[in-house]
Amino acid sequence: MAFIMGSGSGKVLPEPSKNGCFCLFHSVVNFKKQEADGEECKEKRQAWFWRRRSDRRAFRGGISEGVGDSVHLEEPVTSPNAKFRAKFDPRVTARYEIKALIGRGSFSRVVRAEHRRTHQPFAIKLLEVKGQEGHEACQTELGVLRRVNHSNVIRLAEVFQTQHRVYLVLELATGGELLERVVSRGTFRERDATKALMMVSSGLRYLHMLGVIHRDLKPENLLYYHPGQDSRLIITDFGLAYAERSCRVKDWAVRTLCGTPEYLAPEMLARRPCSSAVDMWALGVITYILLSGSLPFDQSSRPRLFRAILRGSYSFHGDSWRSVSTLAKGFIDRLLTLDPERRMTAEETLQHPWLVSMAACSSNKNLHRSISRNLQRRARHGPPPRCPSSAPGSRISTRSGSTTYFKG
Ligand code: PIT
Repeated sequence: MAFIMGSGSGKVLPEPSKNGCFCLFHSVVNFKKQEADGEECKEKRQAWFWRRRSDRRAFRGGISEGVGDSVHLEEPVTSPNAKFRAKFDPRVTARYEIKALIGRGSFSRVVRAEHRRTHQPFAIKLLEVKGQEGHEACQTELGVLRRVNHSNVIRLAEVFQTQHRVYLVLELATGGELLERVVSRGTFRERDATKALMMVSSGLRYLHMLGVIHRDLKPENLLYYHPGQDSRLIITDFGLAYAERSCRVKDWAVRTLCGTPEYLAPEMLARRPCSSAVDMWALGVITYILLSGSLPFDQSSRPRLFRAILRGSYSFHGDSWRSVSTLAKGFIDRLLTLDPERRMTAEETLQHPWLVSMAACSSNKNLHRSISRNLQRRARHGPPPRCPSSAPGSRISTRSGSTTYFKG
């Protein structure tokens, strides 16, 4: 999220729904065009995890190296600091010292800031609000953030609004993204995965109880609060979130397609009514990545990718899965279930034997080497070519049928 925030390149943005509920700023994806753009699409997807990691590292310079008393933004991009600083309303800078840019997107920037009186660190997200759509999207995001209060969900401290800008003062997470931590550790075992997933599930259970659907859950949107081992994991980026208060939960997805393609639930692609189950599907994708370093649906063009998702065609083939327990694979199967009614809820994940038994029953093998190798390989070469092991016959082809056509 913090690298390519808002309408990042890989993101599918939503269409306005009939009842006027928007969840992001603009841009409607034309799927017919995307079929033709398959190759370009592949190229864009290639850098995936590693490109974003290194981008973020650049932005993080300010955090890790410290900035002393400087009020200058340490912004390692070409835009002049003065121009960027000018975007901050004097009311904001009167209260907060802007320290460093830590993330940026088309319509937003996140900076590290310090409260001038208390010296408490915060993250400030600056949102450029353009037009009616932007305004409505921003209000949805704000509405969600104002309602939430949970240790695994980013907390909002205060908000400043001007006609064209909104400044969200948020708790500062400095522990890095979920996958960054997996890679930087020397070891990674199933129990480490379950620990992270418990926290995400707990945050999701809370959000879903409130009638909030995140709709863009992915590893980049999961940040550790601090660099220590015992840090909590926080769900961030509610730019695409859907709140029950503004529209009926079962109502919204027929025309609305938003999120990051690899994490999109089949019912979204099929333009079926959607619910909080779309987040649970994304959690299944995240779990798969956490345990293998690869994506369950990794086709090289968007149409192929979407067809695979709609069929639920993923497998546990390959070396990295040999060391993974049956319980863990069962957990993924219960999330990557085509029928959203049969998919595990957040509450159910917290009761799943794999999460519950954690250290006791989970495989104790160190998965770190194969996960890192897969992540690095993917960063270098992009998604793998279609190989015999992923041919239809040997795939784990799943469950109830789903519509397999795309509506333009
Ligand atoms: C941090 C550190 C960081 C990014 C963020 C917070 C961003 C948080 C965020 C972004 C959103 C949103 C809510 C929270 O709706 O690197 O402490 O778009």
